[in-house]
Amino acid sequence: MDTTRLLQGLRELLGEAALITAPEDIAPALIDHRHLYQGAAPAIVQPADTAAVSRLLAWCNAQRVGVVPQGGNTSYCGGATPDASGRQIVLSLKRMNRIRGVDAANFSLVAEAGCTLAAVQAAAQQASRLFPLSLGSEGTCQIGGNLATNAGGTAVLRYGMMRDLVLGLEYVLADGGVVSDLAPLRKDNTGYDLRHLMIGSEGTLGVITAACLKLFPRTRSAATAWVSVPHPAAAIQLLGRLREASGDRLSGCELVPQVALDLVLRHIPQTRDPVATRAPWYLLAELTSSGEDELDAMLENALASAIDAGQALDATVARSEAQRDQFWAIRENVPAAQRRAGGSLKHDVSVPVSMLPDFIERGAALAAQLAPEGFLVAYGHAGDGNLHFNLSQRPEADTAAFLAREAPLKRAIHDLVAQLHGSFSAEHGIGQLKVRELARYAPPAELAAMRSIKRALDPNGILNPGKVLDPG
Ligand code: FAD
Ligand code: 2HG
Ligand code: ZN
Repeated sequence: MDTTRLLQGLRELLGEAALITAPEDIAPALIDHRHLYQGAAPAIVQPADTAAVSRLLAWCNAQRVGVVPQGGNTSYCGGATPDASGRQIVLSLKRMNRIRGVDAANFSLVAEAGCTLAAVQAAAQQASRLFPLSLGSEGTCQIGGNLATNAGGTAVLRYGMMRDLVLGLEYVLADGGVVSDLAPLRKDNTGYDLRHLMIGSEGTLGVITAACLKLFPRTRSAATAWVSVPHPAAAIQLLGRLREASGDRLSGCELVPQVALDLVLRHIPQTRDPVATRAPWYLLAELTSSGEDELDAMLENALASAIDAGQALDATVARSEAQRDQFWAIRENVPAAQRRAGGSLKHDVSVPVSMLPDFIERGAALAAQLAPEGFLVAYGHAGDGNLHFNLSQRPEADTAAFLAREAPLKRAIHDLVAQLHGSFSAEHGIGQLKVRELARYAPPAELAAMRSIKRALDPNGILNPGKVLDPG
Protein backbone atom coordinates (compact mmCIF):
# COMPACT_ATOMS: atom_id res chain seq x y z
CA MET A 1 0.00 0.00 0.00
CA ASP A 2 1.39 3.46 -0.84
CA THR A 3 2.04 5.96 1.93
CA THR A 4 -0.79 8.33 1.02
CA ARG A 5 -3.40 5.57 1.20
CA LEU A 6 -1.83 4.21 4.38
CA LEU A 7 -2.02 7.58 6.15
CA GLN A 8 -5.54 8.19 4.88
CA GLY A 9 -6.63 4.80 6.19
CA LEU A 10 -5.07 5.42 9.61
CA ARG A 11 -6.69 8.86 9.83
CA GLU A 12 -10.14 7.45 9.09
CA LEU A 13 -9.61 4.68 11.59
CA LEU A 14 -8.24 6.60 14.58
CA GLY A 15 -8.60 10.33 13.93
CA GLU A 16 -5.98 13.00 13.40
CA ALA A 17 -5.01 13.24 17.10
CA ALA A 18 -3.64 9.70 17.04
CA LEU A 19 -1.24 10.34 14.17
CA ILE A 20 2.22 11.89 14.14
CA THR A 21 3.67 12.40 10.67
CA ALA A 22 6.06 15.38 10.81
CA PRO A 23 9.55 13.99 10.09
CA GLU A 24 11.16 15.93 12.98
CA ASP A 25 8.57 14.51 15.43
CA ILE A 26 8.97 10.95 14.17
CA ALA A 27 12.78 11.01 14.10
CA PRO A 28 13.50 10.08 17.77
CA ALA A 29 11.32 6.96 17.43
CA LEU A 30 13.27 5.74 14.40
CA ILE A 31 16.59 5.22 16.13
CA ASP A 32 17.31 2.88 19.02
CA HIS A 33 18.83 3.88 22.35
CA ARG A 34 22.28 2.53 21.47
CA HIS A 35 22.19 4.09 17.99
CA LEU A 36 22.79 0.73 16.36
CA TYR A 37 19.74 0.89 14.08
CA GLN A 38 18.19 3.64 11.97
CA GLY A 39 14.72 2.85 10.67
CA ALA A 40 12.10 4.69 8.62
CA ALA A 41 8.31 5.02 9.03
CA PRO A 42 5.57 7.23 7.59
CA ALA A 43 3.87 7.69 10.98
CA ILE A 44 3.78 7.09 14.67
CA VAL A 45 0.31 6.01 15.73
CA GLN A 46 -0.76 6.79 19.29
CA PRO A 47 -4.12 5.18 20.15
CA ALA A 48 -5.94 6.48 23.21
CA ASP A 49 -7.42 3.18 24.39
CA THR A 50 -7.50 -0.59 23.92
CA ALA A 51 -10.45 -0.45 21.52
CA ALA A 52 -8.41 1.81 19.22
CA VAL A 53 -5.43 -0.59 19.36
CA SER A 54 -7.81 -3.38 18.41
CA ARG A 55 -9.21 -1.44 15.42
CA LEU A 56 -5.68 -0.56 14.33
CA LEU A 57 -4.37 -4.14 14.42
CA ALA A 58 -7.44 -5.57 12.67
CA TRP A 59 -6.97 -3.04 9.85
CA CYS A 60 -3.18 -3.49 9.61
CA ASN A 61 -3.68 -7.25 9.53
CA ALA A 62 -6.15 -6.97 6.67
CA GLN A 63 -3.89 -4.55 4.78
CA ARG A 64 -0.65 -6.44 5.66
CA VAL A 65 0.96 -3.40 7.29
CA GLY A 66 3.82 -4.14 9.70
CA VAL A 67 3.37 -2.70 13.22
CA VAL A 68 6.29 -1.97 15.55
CA PRO A 69 5.14 -1.44 19.16
CA GLN A 70 7.20 1.08 21.07
CA GLY A 71 7.29 2.04 24.75
CA GLY A 72 10.04 4.27 26.14
CA ASN A 73 12.49 3.21 23.39
CA THR A 74 15.19 2.40 25.96
CA SER A 75 15.79 -1.22 25.03
CA TYR A 76 19.20 -2.49 23.99
CA CYS A 77 18.54 -4.80 21.02
CA GLY A 78 16.71 -2.61 18.48
CA GLY A 79 13.38 -4.32 19.18
CA ALA A 80 11.37 -1.08 19.02
CA THR A 81 12.96 0.27 15.82
CA PRO A 82 11.19 -0.22 12.47
CA ASP A 83 13.15 -1.49 9.48
CA ALA A 84 14.46 0.84 6.79
CA SER A 85 11.70 0.10 4.22
CA GLY A 86 9.45 2.96 5.37
CA ARG A 87 6.47 0.58 5.15
CA GLN A 88 6.10 -0.27 8.85
CA ILE A 89 4.33 2.00 11.34
CA VAL A 90 5.40 2.65 14.93
CA LEU A 91 2.66 2.03 17.50
CA SER A 92 3.33 4.15 20.58
CA LEU A 93 1.45 3.35 23.79
CA LYS A 94 2.36 6.72 25.29
CA ARG A 95 -1.20 8.06 25.55
CA MET A 96 -2.38 4.96 27.40
CA ASN A 97 -0.80 6.00 30.67
CA ARG A 98 -3.52 5.70 33.32
CA ILE A 99 -3.23 3.82 36.57
CA ARG A 100 -6.64 2.19 36.35
CA GLY A 101 -6.77 1.25 40.01
CA VAL A 102 -4.79 0.32 43.12
CA ASP A 103 -6.07 -2.39 45.46
CA ALA A 104 -3.87 -2.13 48.53
CA ALA A 105 -5.71 -4.93 50.36
CA ASN A 106 -5.07 -7.26 47.44
CA PHE A 107 -1.49 -6.01 46.99
CA SER A 108 -2.13 -5.23 43.32
CA LEU A 109 -2.57 -2.40 40.86
CA VAL A 110 -3.71 -2.14 37.25
CA ALA A 111 -1.60 0.06 34.99
CA GLU A 112 -1.90 0.84 31.29
CA ALA A 113 1.03 -0.10 29.10
CA GLY A 114 2.16 3.50 28.55
CA CYS A 115 2.74 4.25 32.26
CA THR A 116 6.42 4.77 32.97
CA LEU A 117 7.93 2.36 35.45
CA ALA A 118 8.58 5.31 37.79
CA ALA A 119 4.86 6.24 37.70
CA VAL A 120 3.92 2.70 38.70
CA GLN A 121 6.47 2.71 41.54
CA ALA A 122 5.04 6.06 42.73
CA ALA A 123 1.43 4.82 42.60
CA ALA A 124 2.40 1.80 44.70
CA GLN A 125 4.29 4.00 47.17
CA GLN A 126 1.25 6.26 47.60
CA ALA A 127 -0.74 3.23 48.69
CA SER A 128 2.03 2.29 51.14
CA ARG A 129 3.09 -0.57 48.90
CA LEU A 130 6.17 -1.47 46.86
CA PHE A 131 6.45 -2.27 43.18
CA PRO A 132 9.98 -3.67 43.19
CA LEU A 133 11.11 -3.66 39.55
CA SER A 134 14.02 -1.22 39.40
CA LEU A 135 16.00 -0.21 36.30
CA GLY A 136 18.35 2.66 35.51
CA SER A 137 15.87 3.67 32.77
CA GLU A 138 12.81 3.70 35.06
CA GLY A 139 11.93 7.36 34.42
CA THR A 140 11.53 6.67 30.69
CA CYS A 141 10.82 2.99 30.07
CA GLN A 142 7.18 1.91 30.11
CA ILE A 143 5.38 -0.97 31.76
CA GLY A 144 4.40 -2.31 28.31
CA GLY A 145 8.07 -2.34 27.31
CA ASN A 146 9.07 -3.90 30.63
CA LEU A 147 6.54 -6.67 30.07
CA ALA A 148 7.42 -7.17 26.42
CA THR A 149 11.13 -7.52 27.29
CA ASN A 150 10.58 -9.33 30.62
CA ALA A 151 12.88 -6.74 32.19
CA GLY A 152 15.23 -7.62 35.04
CA GLY A 153 17.21 -4.95 36.87
CA THR A 154 18.57 -4.65 40.38
CA ALA A 155 15.97 -6.34 42.59
CA VAL A 156 15.54 -9.65 40.75
CA LEU A 157 17.44 -11.56 43.43
CA ARG A 158 14.61 -10.91 45.89
CA TYR A 159 11.52 -10.28 43.75
CA GLY A 160 12.13 -11.93 40.39
CA MET A 161 11.90 -10.57 36.85
CA MET A 162 8.95 -8.67 35.39
CA ARG A 163 7.28 -11.99 34.57
CA ASP A 164 7.14 -12.81 38.29
CA LEU A 165 5.40 -9.54 39.10
CA VAL A 166 2.33 -10.01 36.93
CA LEU A 167 -1.10 -11.23 38.02
CA GLY A 168 -2.99 -10.48 34.82
CA LEU A 169 -2.61 -9.00 31.37
CA GLU A 170 -4.70 -7.25 28.75
CA TYR A 171 -3.44 -7.52 25.18
CA VAL A 172 -4.53 -7.28 21.58
CA LEU A 173 -3.82 -10.05 19.09
CA ALA A 174 -2.75 -9.56 15.48
CA ASP A 175 -6.33 -9.87 14.17
CA GLY A 176 -7.60 -7.27 16.64
CA GLY A 177 -8.97 -9.76 19.18
CA VAL A 178 -8.75 -8.41 22.74
CA VAL A 179 -7.83 -10.66 25.67
CA SER A 180 -8.64 -8.92 28.92
CA ASP A 181 -7.46 -10.99 31.84
CA LEU A 182 -6.84 -8.42 34.55
CA ALA A 183 -8.35 -10.23 37.53
CA PRO A 184 -5.92 -9.93 40.45
CA LEU A 185 -5.82 -13.66 41.10
CA ARG A 186 -2.92 -15.43 42.70
CA LYS A 187 -4.24 -18.82 41.73
CA ASP A 188 -5.78 -19.58 38.35
CA ASN A 189 -5.02 -22.85 36.58
CA THR A 190 -7.54 -22.59 33.77
CA GLY A 191 -5.84 -23.84 30.63
CA TYR A 192 -2.73 -22.50 28.92
CA ASP A 193 -1.33 -19.41 30.60
CA LEU A 194 -1.08 -17.24 27.50
CA ARG A 195 0.07 -14.19 29.39
CA HIS A 196 3.48 -15.82 29.84
CA LEU A 197 3.72 -16.14 26.05
CA MET A 198 3.10 -12.41 25.69
CA ILE A 199 5.60 -11.48 28.41
CA GLY A 200 9.07 -11.44 26.85
CA SER A 201 7.72 -11.73 23.28
CA GLU A 202 8.98 -8.25 22.35
CA GLY A 203 5.88 -7.20 20.46
CA THR A 204 5.95 -10.16 18.08
CA LEU A 205 2.86 -12.00 19.38
CA GLY A 206 0.54 -9.24 20.57
CA VAL A 207 0.35 -5.68 21.84
CA ILE A 208 0.12 -5.36 25.61
CA THR A 209 -2.32 -2.63 26.65
CA ALA A 210 -2.55 -3.05 30.45
CA ALA A 211 -1.38 -5.27 33.30
CA CYS A 212 -2.41 -6.20 36.80
CA LEU A 213 0.83 -6.04 38.80
CA LYS A 214 1.84 -7.62 42.08
CA LEU A 215 2.68 -5.31 44.98
CA PHE A 216 4.60 -5.95 48.19
CA PRO A 217 4.76 -4.34 51.63
CA ARG A 218 6.57 -1.01 51.48
CA THR A 219 10.25 -0.97 52.47
CA ARG A 220 10.68 0.46 55.98
CA SER A 221 14.33 -0.37 56.71
CA ALA A 222 17.31 -0.57 54.40
CA ALA A 223 21.04 -0.96 54.84
CA THR A 224 23.41 -0.46 51.92
CA ALA A 225 27.13 -1.12 51.72
CA TRP A 226 29.86 -0.51 49.19
CA VAL A 227 32.32 -3.34 49.77
CA SER A 228 35.86 -3.75 48.45
CA VAL A 229 36.49 -7.37 47.48
CA PRO A 230 39.72 -9.04 46.35
CA HIS A 231 38.26 -11.10 43.49
CA PRO A 232 34.91 -12.29 42.05
CA ALA A 233 35.06 -15.62 43.93
CA ALA A 234 35.16 -13.67 47.21
CA ALA A 235 32.18 -11.60 46.02
CA ILE A 236 30.14 -14.74 45.42
CA GLN A 237 31.07 -16.14 48.83
CA LEU A 238 30.04 -12.82 50.34
CA LEU A 239 26.72 -12.98 48.51
CA GLY A 240 26.00 -16.35 50.14
CA ARG A 241 27.10 -15.07 53.55
CA LEU A 242 24.84 -12.00 53.31
CA ARG A 243 21.82 -14.04 52.26
CA GLU A 244 22.33 -16.43 55.18
CA ALA A 245 23.14 -13.81 57.81
CA SER A 246 20.18 -11.58 56.93
CA GLY A 247 17.37 -14.12 56.85
CA ASP A 248 17.43 -13.67 53.05
CA ARG A 249 16.79 -9.91 53.20
CA LEU A 250 19.40 -9.26 50.51
CA SER A 251 17.53 -7.42 47.74
CA GLY A 252 20.40 -6.00 45.68
CA CYS A 253 23.84 -7.42 44.95
CA GLU A 254 25.73 -5.68 42.16
CA LEU A 255 29.31 -6.34 41.14
CA VAL A 256 31.36 -3.35 39.97
CA PRO A 257 35.00 -3.54 38.87
CA GLN A 258 37.52 -0.81 39.64
CA VAL A 259 37.61 0.23 35.97
CA ALA A 260 33.86 0.89 35.98
CA LEU A 261 34.11 2.97 39.16
CA ASP A 262 36.94 4.97 37.57
CA LEU A 263 34.88 5.56 34.39
CA VAL A 264 31.97 6.88 36.47
CA LEU A 265 34.21 9.12 38.60
CA ARG A 266 35.83 10.50 35.43
CA HIS A 267 32.72 11.03 33.27
CA ILE A 268 29.76 11.61 35.60
CA PRO A 269 29.67 14.88 37.55
CA GLN A 270 29.10 14.86 41.32
CA THR A 271 30.15 11.27 41.90
CA ARG A 272 32.56 10.42 44.71
CA ASP A 273 34.72 7.43 45.54
CA PRO A 274 32.62 5.57 48.13
CA VAL A 275 35.31 3.62 50.01
CA ALA A 276 38.85 4.30 51.28
CA THR A 277 40.38 1.00 50.18
CA ARG A 278 40.72 0.70 46.45
CA ALA A 279 40.28 -2.83 45.23
CA PRO A 280 39.99 -4.68 41.90
CA TRP A 281 36.29 -5.34 42.52
CA TYR A 282 33.41 -3.96 44.58
CA LEU A 283 30.08 -5.33 45.66
CA LEU A 284 27.12 -3.02 46.20
CA ALA A 285 24.95 -4.93 48.66
CA GLU A 286 21.58 -3.88 50.03
CA LEU A 287 19.37 -5.43 52.70
CA THR A 288 15.76 -4.29 52.87
CA SER A 289 12.81 -5.13 55.06
CA SER A 290 9.21 -4.10 55.49
CA GLY A 291 9.73 -4.21 59.27
CA GLU A 292 11.63 -1.85 61.57
CA ASP A 293 14.68 -4.11 61.55
CA GLU A 294 18.21 -3.29 62.72
CA LEU A 295 19.61 -3.89 59.28
CA ASP A 296 22.69 -1.68 59.65
CA ALA A 297 23.91 -3.78 62.58
CA MET A 298 23.07 -6.99 60.74
CA LEU A 299 25.02 -5.84 57.69
CA GLU A 300 27.98 -4.54 59.69
CA ASN A 301 28.31 -7.81 61.62
CA ALA A 302 28.16 -9.87 58.45
CA LEU A 303 30.74 -7.65 56.77
CA ALA A 304 33.08 -7.79 59.78
CA SER A 305 32.99 -11.60 59.63
CA ALA A 306 33.56 -11.44 55.87
CA ILE A 307 36.65 -9.26 56.35
CA ASP A 308 37.97 -11.76 58.94
CA ALA A 309 37.37 -14.58 56.45
CA GLY A 310 39.20 -12.74 53.64
CA GLN A 311 36.01 -12.37 51.57
CA ALA A 312 36.07 -8.56 51.85
CA LEU A 313 38.86 -6.01 52.23
CA ASP A 314 36.90 -3.01 53.46
CA ALA A 315 33.35 -1.70 53.46
CA THR A 316 31.38 1.53 53.88
CA VAL A 317 27.82 1.25 55.12
CA ALA A 318 25.66 4.20 54.01
CA ARG A 319 24.85 6.50 56.95
CA SER A 320 22.06 8.43 55.22
CA GLU A 321 19.57 8.16 52.42
CA ALA A 322 21.76 10.60 50.44
CA GLN A 323 24.80 8.35 50.80
CA ARG A 324 22.75 5.32 49.81
CA ASP A 325 21.64 7.22 46.68
CA GLN A 326 25.29 8.09 45.94
CA PHE A 327 26.26 4.40 46.00
CA TRP A 328 23.40 3.51 43.66
CA ALA A 329 24.17 6.46 41.38
CA ILE A 330 27.65 5.06 40.82
CA ARG A 331 26.25 1.70 39.80
CA GLU A 332 23.39 3.08 37.70
CA ASN A 333 25.71 5.44 35.85
CA VAL A 334 28.09 2.79 34.56
CA PRO A 335 26.22 2.53 31.19
CA ALA A 336 26.26 6.35 30.78
CA ALA A 337 29.96 6.52 31.70
CA GLN A 338 30.75 3.73 29.24
CA ARG A 339 28.89 5.62 26.54
CA ARG A 340 30.97 8.75 27.17
CA ALA A 341 34.18 6.72 27.08
CA GLY A 342 33.68 5.96 23.35
CA GLY A 343 32.84 2.74 21.52
CA SER A 344 31.60 -0.25 23.48
CA LEU A 345 30.96 -3.93 22.81
CA LYS A 346 28.27 -5.42 25.02
CA HIS A 347 27.34 -8.93 26.11
CA ASP A 348 24.31 -9.34 28.41
CA VAL A 349 25.02 -12.82 29.70
CA SER A 350 24.11 -15.07 32.59
CA VAL A 351 25.58 -18.23 34.04
CA PRO A 352 24.75 -20.11 37.23
CA VAL A 353 25.81 -17.80 40.09
CA SER A 354 28.43 -20.28 41.28
CA MET A 355 30.06 -20.24 37.81
CA LEU A 356 30.51 -16.46 37.63
CA PRO A 357 34.15 -16.35 38.81
CA ASP A 358 35.14 -19.06 36.32
CA PHE A 359 33.27 -17.24 33.54
CA ILE A 360 34.91 -13.91 34.36
CA GLU A 361 38.41 -15.42 34.34
CA ARG A 362 37.94 -17.25 31.04
CA GLY A 363 35.97 -14.43 29.41
CA ALA A 364 38.60 -11.84 30.42
CA ALA A 365 41.30 -13.92 28.73
CA LEU A 366 39.22 -14.09 25.53
CA ALA A 367 38.56 -10.35 25.62
CA ALA A 368 42.27 -9.53 26.04
CA GLN A 369 43.19 -11.83 23.17
CA LEU A 370 40.39 -10.94 20.73
CA ALA A 371 39.91 -7.20 21.35
CA PRO A 372 43.25 -5.71 22.40
CA GLU A 373 42.00 -2.18 21.51
CA GLY A 374 39.51 -2.43 24.37
CA PHE A 375 39.38 -3.01 28.11
CA LEU A 376 36.89 -5.06 30.06
CA VAL A 377 34.08 -3.35 31.99
CA ALA A 378 32.24 -6.41 33.35
CA TYR A 379 29.63 -5.44 35.91
CA GLY A 380 26.08 -6.08 36.95
CA HIS A 381 23.61 -8.24 38.69
CA ALA A 382 25.92 -10.74 40.41
CA GLY A 383 23.12 -11.97 42.65
CA ASP A 384 21.35 -13.25 39.51
CA GLY A 385 24.49 -14.58 37.76
CA ASN A 386 23.89 -11.83 35.14
CA LEU A 387 26.86 -9.77 34.01
CA HIS A 388 27.08 -7.00 31.47
CA PHE A 389 30.31 -8.37 30.07
CA ASN A 390 31.15 -5.19 28.21
CA LEU A 391 34.28 -3.72 26.69
CA SER A 392 35.13 -0.06 26.22
CA GLN A 393 37.65 1.16 23.70
CA ARG A 394 41.02 2.31 25.03
CA PRO A 395 41.31 6.12 24.76
CA GLU A 396 44.15 5.87 22.25
CA ALA A 397 42.43 3.17 20.13
CA ASP A 398 40.81 3.71 16.75
CA THR A 399 37.03 3.28 17.22
CA ALA A 400 36.49 1.46 13.92
CA ALA A 401 39.35 -0.98 14.62
CA PHE A 402 37.92 -1.69 18.07
CA LEU A 403 34.34 -2.19 16.84
CA ALA A 404 35.62 -4.50 14.07
CA ARG A 405 36.40 -7.01 16.85
CA GLU A 406 32.71 -7.45 17.56
CA ALA A 407 31.89 -10.63 15.61
CA PRO A 408 34.76 -12.94 16.70
CA LEU A 409 34.58 -11.68 20.28
CA LYS A 410 30.83 -12.19 20.48
CA ARG A 411 31.16 -15.70 19.11
CA ALA A 412 33.85 -16.61 21.65
CA ILE A 413 31.98 -15.12 24.62
CA HIS A 414 28.64 -16.65 23.66
CA ASP A 415 30.26 -20.05 23.03
CA LEU A 416 31.82 -19.88 26.49
CA VAL A 417 28.46 -18.95 28.00
CA ALA A 418 26.84 -21.91 26.20
CA GLN A 419 29.53 -24.26 27.55
CA LEU A 420 28.68 -23.08 31.06
CA HIS A 421 24.94 -23.64 30.45
CA GLY A 422 24.31 -19.92 30.52
CA SER A 423 22.31 -17.46 28.42
CA PHE A 424 23.54 -15.06 25.72
CA SER A 425 20.64 -12.74 26.55
CA ALA A 426 19.94 -12.61 30.25
CA GLU A 427 17.63 -9.61 30.47
CA HIS A 428 17.77 -7.42 27.35
CA GLY A 429 15.99 -9.76 24.92
CA ILE A 430 16.62 -10.55 21.25
CA GLY A 431 15.18 -7.62 19.26
CA GLN A 432 16.94 -7.48 15.89
CA LEU A 433 20.42 -7.58 17.40
CA LYS A 434 20.38 -11.22 18.47
CA VAL A 435 18.08 -12.93 15.96
CA ARG A 436 20.98 -14.95 14.56
CA GLU A 437 22.25 -15.79 18.04
CA LEU A 438 18.84 -17.25 18.96
CA ALA A 439 18.77 -19.29 15.75
CA ARG A 440 22.27 -20.57 16.56
CA TYR A 441 21.99 -21.39 20.27
CA ALA A 442 18.33 -22.32 20.82
CA PRO A 443 17.65 -26.06 20.70
CA PRO A 444 16.09 -26.86 17.26
CA ALA A 445 12.90 -28.27 18.77
CA GLU A 446 12.41 -25.13 20.84
CA LEU A 447 13.04 -22.89 17.84
CA ALA A 448 10.53 -24.87 15.76
CA ALA A 449 7.94 -24.51 18.54
CA MET A 450 8.58 -20.75 18.69
CA ARG A 451 8.07 -20.49 14.91
CA SER A 452 4.81 -22.47 15.12
CA ILE A 453 3.52 -20.18 17.85
CA LYS A 454 4.42 -17.10 15.81
CA ARG A 455 2.65 -18.50 12.74
CA ALA A 456 -0.43 -19.43 14.75
CA LEU A 457 -0.82 -16.05 16.47
CA ASP A 458 0.38 -13.80 13.66
CA PRO A 459 -0.14 -15.69 10.38
CA ASN A 460 0.40 -12.56 8.25
CA GLY A 461 3.57 -11.57 10.11
CA ILE A 462 2.44 -8.00 10.85
CA LEU A 463 3.63 -7.85 14.48
CA ASN A 464 7.15 -6.45 14.82
CA PRO A 465 8.43 -8.20 11.68
CA GLY A 466 12.05 -9.31 11.72
CA LYS A 467 12.38 -9.27 15.50
CA VAL A 468 13.20 -12.29 17.72
CA LEU A 469 12.78 -14.90 14.95
CA ASP A 470 14.15 -14.79 11.44
CA PRO A 471 11.52 -15.52 8.79
CA GLY A 472 12.73 -19.18 8.84
P1 FAD B 1 10.99 -0.26 24.18
O1 FAD B 1 12.44 -0.07 24.03
O2 FAD B 1 10.14 0.82 23.64
O3 FAD B 1 10.55 -1.65 23.53
C1 FAD B 1 11.18 -2.84 23.86
C2 FAD B 1 10.50 -4.02 23.15
O4 FAD B 1 9.18 -4.19 23.64
C3 FAD B 1 10.35 -3.82 21.65
O5 FAD B 1 10.48 -5.06 21.02
C4 FAD B 1 8.93 -3.29 21.48
O6 FAD B 1 8.40 -3.60 20.21
C5 FAD B 1 8.23 -4.04 22.59
N1 FAD B 1 7.10 -3.31 23.20
C6 FAD B 1 7.12 -2.11 23.82
N2 FAD B 1 5.91 -1.82 24.32
C7 FAD B 1 5.09 -2.86 23.99
C8 FAD B 1 3.72 -3.16 24.21
N3 FAD B 1 2.92 -2.34 24.89
N4 FAD B 1 3.22 -4.33 23.73
C9 FAD B 1 4.03 -5.19 23.06
N5 FAD B 1 5.32 -4.95 22.81
C10 FAD B 1 5.84 -3.80 23.27
N6 FAD B 1 16.88 -3.65 31.13
C11 FAD B 1 16.88 -4.60 32.07
O7 FAD B 1 16.26 -5.66 31.88
N7 FAD B 1 17.57 -4.45 33.24
C12 FAD B 1 18.24 -3.31 33.53
O8 FAD B 1 18.87 -3.20 34.59
C13 FAD B 1 18.21 -2.26 32.57
N8 FAD B 1 18.83 -1.10 32.82
C14 FAD B 1 18.83 -0.13 31.87
C15 FAD B 1 19.48 1.07 32.16
C16 FAD B 1 19.49 2.09 31.22
C17 FAD B 1 20.19 3.37 31.54
C18 FAD B 1 18.85 1.90 29.95
C19 FAD B 1 18.84 2.98 28.92
C20 FAD B 1 18.21 0.71 29.66
C21 FAD B 1 18.19 -0.31 30.62
N9 FAD B 1 17.52 -1.52 30.39
C22 FAD B 1 17.52 -2.49 31.36
C23 FAD B 1 16.89 -1.77 29.09
C24 FAD B 1 15.43 -1.25 28.94
O9 FAD B 1 15.19 -0.14 29.75
C25 FAD B 1 14.44 -2.37 29.21
O10 FAD B 1 14.56 -3.37 28.23
C26 FAD B 1 12.97 -1.90 29.25
O11 FAD B 1 12.16 -2.95 29.71
C27 FAD B 1 12.47 -1.43 27.90
O12 FAD B 1 11.27 -0.71 28.06
P2 FAD B 1 10.80 0.37 26.99
O13 FAD B 1 9.46 0.87 27.42
O14 FAD B 1 11.83 1.39 26.77
O15 FAD B 1 10.62 -0.55 25.71
C1 2HG C 1 22.28 -2.13 33.59
O1 2HG C 1 22.20 -3.11 34.33
C2 2HG C 1 21.62 -2.19 32.25
O2 2HG C 1 22.82 -1.07 33.94
C3 2HG C 1 22.48 -1.72 31.10
O3 2HG C 1 21.07 -3.45 32.01
C4 2HG C 1 23.67 -2.60 30.82
O4 2HG C 1 24.69 -0.97 29.39
C5 2HG C 1 24.61 -2.15 29.71
O5 2HG C 1 25.30 -3.02 29.18
ZN1 ZN D 1 21.30 -4.83 33.67
